[in-house]
Amino acid sequence: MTRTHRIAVIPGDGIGQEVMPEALRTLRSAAQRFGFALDLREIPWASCDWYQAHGEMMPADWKAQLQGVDAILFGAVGWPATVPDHISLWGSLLKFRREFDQYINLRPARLFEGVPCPLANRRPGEIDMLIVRENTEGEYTKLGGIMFEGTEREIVIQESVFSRVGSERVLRYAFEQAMHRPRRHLTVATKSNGIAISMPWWDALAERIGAEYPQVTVDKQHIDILSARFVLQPQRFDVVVATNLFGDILSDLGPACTGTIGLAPSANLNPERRFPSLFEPVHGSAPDIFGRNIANPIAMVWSAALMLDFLGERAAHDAIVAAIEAVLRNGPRTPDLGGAASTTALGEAIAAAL
Ligand code: GGG
Repeated sequence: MTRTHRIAVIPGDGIGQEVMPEALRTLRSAAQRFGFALDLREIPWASCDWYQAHGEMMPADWKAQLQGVDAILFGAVGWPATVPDHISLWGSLLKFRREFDQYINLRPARLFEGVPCPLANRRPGEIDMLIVRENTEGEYTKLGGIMFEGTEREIVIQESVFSRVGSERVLRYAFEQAMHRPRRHLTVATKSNGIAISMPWWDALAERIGAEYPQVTVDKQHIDILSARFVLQPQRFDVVVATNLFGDILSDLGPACTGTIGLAPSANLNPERRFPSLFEPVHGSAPDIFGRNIANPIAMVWSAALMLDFLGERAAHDAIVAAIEAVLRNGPRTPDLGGAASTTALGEAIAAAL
């Protein structure tokens, strides 16, 4: 019997709408070549256009509408000209992550052959890191408030939350990832000299869990020097585990060091599969280039490949990544890669290489 994967497709805002068709083009080619079927459910909400028409980012029955889907493929969210960013993000992407308990955010960054690297003297393959970002708590909260607003005594409090369950599970997941990579190295990103309660606590937790993984070498680094080393010595990183905010920042910096954020995919995982996982490019909606068909679709296509891997289609994942590699070596280039090709041309080249 043919395997069928039921996918909710959410292009969202801005260039999400331009890169999504290229991911679908590649997915359809992969389905044909590897003998599986796709049941694609196009979703018009989780966008700022929807917000403008309905006064909310998603309908009240959004969960019911996603009943039975195996995964969510997501483009981008945010259109600050019409909806404040914190409204659009909390009303869509963060809702998925938290209510579907997608507590792992995997964000790989690799230096590919053919991609101009902004760092001097770097060889393809030399930079190959996996950022494991905690995805449901940490610095991303709405806990706090404003007192004496608008007066000279104005006070703003914003809390961070680190649960033991939440921190242990992401640390353990990161150790498991490191175990399955050749270098078996894990870097723990914290700031335990300045953030004097939660960060030493994270470090101690990492040490305790690390004792269960004697094959993995571990180093703990403060986020400030770690950021400098991402730029100066990126080759030393293998798996990097970080809290929600630090992981978000590092996973823009990592791809920037390997050429362009237009290559960076991500997987928001509920590893137990109690809820659908969500796959999206790291980049946002990029209003500055929207409408010109010049966005790099690779981050979106690679995210779709990560989705197939999670759904058990490892061969299709590997073939898509190989097609991306082939096109980066010798294919059309969007402006962020130093070329003048369109989103469509690059997407077509990947599907053809498949
Ligand atoms: N494709 C991802 C996207 O639209 N991201 C917008 C954003 O600002 N995300 C913040 C985050 O991942 O925490």
